[in-house]
Amino acid sequence: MRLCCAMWGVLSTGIFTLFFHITPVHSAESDVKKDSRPNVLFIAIDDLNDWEGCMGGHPQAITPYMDRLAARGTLFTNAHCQAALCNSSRTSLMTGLRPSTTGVYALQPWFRTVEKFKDHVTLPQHFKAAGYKTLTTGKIYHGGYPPKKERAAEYDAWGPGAGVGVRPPQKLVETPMGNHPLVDWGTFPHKDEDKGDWKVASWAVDQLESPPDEPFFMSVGFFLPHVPCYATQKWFDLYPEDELIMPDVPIDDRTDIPYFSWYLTWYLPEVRLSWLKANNQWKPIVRAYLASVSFVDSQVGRVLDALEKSGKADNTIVILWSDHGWHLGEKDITGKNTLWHESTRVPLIFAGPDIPSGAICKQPAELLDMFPTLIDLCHLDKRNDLDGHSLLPQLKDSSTKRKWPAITTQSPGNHSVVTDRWRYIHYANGAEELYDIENDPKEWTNLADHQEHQEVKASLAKWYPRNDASPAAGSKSRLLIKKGDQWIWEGEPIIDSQLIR
Ligand SMILES: [Ca+2]
Ligand SMILES: [Ca+2]
Repeated sequence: MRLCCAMWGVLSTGIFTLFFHITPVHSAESDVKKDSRPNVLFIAIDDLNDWEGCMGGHPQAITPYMDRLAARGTLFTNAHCQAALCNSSRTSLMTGLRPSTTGVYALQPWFRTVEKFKDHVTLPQHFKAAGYKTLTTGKIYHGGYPPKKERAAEYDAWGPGAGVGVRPPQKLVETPMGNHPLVDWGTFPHKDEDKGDWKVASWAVDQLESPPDEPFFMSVGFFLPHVPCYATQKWFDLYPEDELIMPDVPIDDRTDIPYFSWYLTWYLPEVRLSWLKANNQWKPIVRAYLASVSFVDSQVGRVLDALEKSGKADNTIVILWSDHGWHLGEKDITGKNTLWHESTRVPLIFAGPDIPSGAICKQPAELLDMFPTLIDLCHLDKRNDLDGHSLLPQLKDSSTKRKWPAITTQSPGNHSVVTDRWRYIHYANGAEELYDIENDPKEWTNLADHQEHQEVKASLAKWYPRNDASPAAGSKSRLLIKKGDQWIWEGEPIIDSQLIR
């Protein structure tokens, strides 16, 4: 009997092995599935608008690596951030919740300080709970968040944080509105290897040279083209100043826009177009931004090349996104934190196993959709506490209509709603804008008062959040709220003279 059992054991092992090689038996299926789950390479770029070759936002933008990634995957050309500001955008996409849900609208606070969300499971935590190794480097959460003692709760391994890297001995441009140390641009003698983004890419490359055995979720967050837009001379040489094509900015573009929009774009350390023109700095800042975009593209390329060399590319989903866009003179300003397309429109690329190559999706998409989409792509447990919607139908067939618009929020009560045809903006004081983005992609003609569009306006208005969460405790920096009869910027001085162009 004992012999019989032993023989059966040998025999059954043999049968099992044979059977296993032909087709996995049911008991081993979950393990097999787990081992073959795709890796995720989650690449973030800071303050990158649509000035990439593949997005077409600037006809001279040179971004071969991002274009190559888009060509081997699906590019969403109508994707928008949920807030056009680092902390609120990143909090939203990492938690999968809108700013109007969390109350995080400003550069502060870190969302874990909000009682209701202190234990909320973020995107990397959801992967970690599913057995993934989670790694991160550079800027994924807003700079400085989470505090060091909380970092192990967010990711398994941390590489170098984001940073400018080497700086010139003093600012290259003396700017008005406080001469903010970050608001600067230009080139000076230094090396690409001295830059913060080079170090971030190098750490990611090192990890990919000896990748973990278990599936991994790796975030790599680049800092440029966030100001200061410093790059080495070779990137400036790609864009000779006398050949630069400048953004189209009609001189009267803001005359049909509610005056309230000036409150929202008022307290900016970034400079106005009028100042750039008066100081012959418009071309230099456009050139420096383009140079920074091309430099950061080359660092994306280093990481993607390392992924190819690792042999893991066929089983790795690559996502590339920017936290929001940036104005370079359009609507008379530079910078972010507006509800217009220069601020809200971002590149969003998915590439990897089962994702069609060369597909372009024009349906509205939101950055917070990445969370539920990755759950679907990697077969993780579903979540019912997220605000976004999976983009899986659009990744299967990019022409699949999407029911939901893309919504961007700027301080409580100010929202933009984008479909494949329209942008509708509703401000906290009731003012409105409406743009036909199919026929007026630069959003020059506000149709909100046109009688023939009232129905369209009403159909769009039903989407924006009506019960915005109050600003989370500790909210400040770039937060517009009403106190009594006054609109004020929380924690910042009011200088009426800054309400000028
Ligand atoms: Ca940013
Ligand atoms: Ca206009």
